[in-house]
Amino acid sequence: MNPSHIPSFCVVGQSNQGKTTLLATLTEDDRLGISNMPGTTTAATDYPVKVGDEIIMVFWDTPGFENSADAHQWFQEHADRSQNPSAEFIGAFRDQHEFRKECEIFKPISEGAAVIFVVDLSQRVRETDRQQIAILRQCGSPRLAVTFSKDGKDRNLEKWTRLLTRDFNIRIPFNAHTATISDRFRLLERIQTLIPEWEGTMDKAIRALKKDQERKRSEAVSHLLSMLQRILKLRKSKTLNADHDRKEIHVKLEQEIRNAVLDEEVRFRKKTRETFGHSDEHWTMPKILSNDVFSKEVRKVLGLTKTQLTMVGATIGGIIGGFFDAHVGGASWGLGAAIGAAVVGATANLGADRVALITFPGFGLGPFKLSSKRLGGVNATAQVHPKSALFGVLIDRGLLYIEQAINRPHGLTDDTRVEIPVENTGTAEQENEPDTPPAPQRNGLSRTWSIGEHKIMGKFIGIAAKNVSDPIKLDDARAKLKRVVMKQLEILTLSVDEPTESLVTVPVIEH
Ligand SMILES: Nc1nc2c(ncn2[C@@H]2O[C@H](COP(=O)(O)OP(=O)(O)OP(=O)(O)O)[C@@H](O)[C@H]2O)c(=O)[nH]1
Ligand SMILES: [Mg+2]
Repeated sequence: MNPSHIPSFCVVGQSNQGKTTLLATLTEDDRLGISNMPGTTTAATDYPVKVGDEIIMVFWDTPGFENSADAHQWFQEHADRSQNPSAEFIGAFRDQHEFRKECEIFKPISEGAAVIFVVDLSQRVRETDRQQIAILRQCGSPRLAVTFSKDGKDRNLEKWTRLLTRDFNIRIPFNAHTATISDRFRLLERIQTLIPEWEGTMDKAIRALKKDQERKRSEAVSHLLSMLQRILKLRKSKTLNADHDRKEIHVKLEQEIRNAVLDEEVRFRKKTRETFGHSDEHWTMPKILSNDVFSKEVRKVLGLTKTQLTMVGATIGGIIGGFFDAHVGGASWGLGAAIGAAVVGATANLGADRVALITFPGFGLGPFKLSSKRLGGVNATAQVHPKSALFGVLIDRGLLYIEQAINRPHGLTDDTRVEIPVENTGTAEQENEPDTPPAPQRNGLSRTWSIGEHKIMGKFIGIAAKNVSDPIKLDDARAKLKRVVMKQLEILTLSVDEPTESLVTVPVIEH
């Protein structure tokens, strides 16, 4: 049988085996109908893989076999005498209800699609499996088996291997619930070797997909930097009268700033999900991503060390000038500050130049500028302190979130994904906080950056935090920081990319 012009693959297997799940992960589409009810997919459906407007590959989803025994019997009687038995089968049984699903399965096969046979190794080999494998052999299409285990145990591996080795060109272990982006590429690269006629086209397609992946990463890092920029530009103001309770105003402004920061993070995450084609908004996150960004637990794990913050702060101070240092000092962004907002500045008078300062635990918010008497009152303006530890934390959380969006398989419908790899090995620089567990080592996050890279971060923050930033300087600082963050994302994704199973090749058989 002649393979079709565009590489085309038809996913085949028992009902409820995980065919649609595999499809969703490979085509990065989380809207496919996946369910633990057998018989969910009822018709052959094509899912083109596109780069831009060009279709570079097609995957077909199919229903599970319904009448393997009778179909097998027909193939035994007719296949030898036919050029294209699957097409002949459809011709003979198109209108017969009992072979409705088989006709759907054979449709793409008869048109030249290669077969991907999905096998759950946790299930024993049944007679229907043998019949289906025999049918697929008689169809004569190139075919490979993709194996995984739903319960994580491959107690039937030996029997399946024996069976599959006989009738499939290759067997590739691939779990559509845990596969990383690299696993997906590795699978495609293995598939590439299946059909010599498609090798060139597949090679082009894989290269185009890799390029597209780079574009998505760059777009996500841009979302992250735009979020930082907007947060650095955040200003919240209230007019104070002489009889106002100043502390109450501080608390209100603090809350407004906090909420605005949280909104910005939500916006960044939504845009990142869109970039990577995730429509699902209800992921179960590891705690350092699901907890409030202002929480102490998050600060303990993410962001820069005290020493690094001082270093970054010096760069920022050099750009912004002495204003923040003179009025805020270390207390507003020091680690382990008192929980809750605390007024730390001299605020007795409502004079035009007075500055009220408040802190978050571990984060700087401020200064509160009290200025310009207006209508008998004064304006109190709050912003996140540019030297706040918050920015390092936001970069780290952003990187971890992007990593999740890159690697989260689109076929994963429940919340079985494991926690992200932030190891608690305690080898990182310790903070001087009594009774706290050792700070976890951050694997490929901003704490591992060089002094030069921290200066790049400080320069971007310093320029972006100004009320009026020079656009040329800002673009330049942003481009430099983008390179640093992109490199870090590369390191982070490589660190989680340990193939769970080694790829297995079985001898190639002749057709
Ligand atoms: N643990 C685990 N479960 C999986 C995997 N793939 C599929 N499942 C689960 O198996 C069930 C069936 O998945 P589907 O992808 O709908 O199976 P299907 O073969 O398309 O089923 P039909 O369309 O009914 O023939 C769902 O509950 C999936 O979550 C996997 O790789 N690992
Ligand atoms: Mg299905």
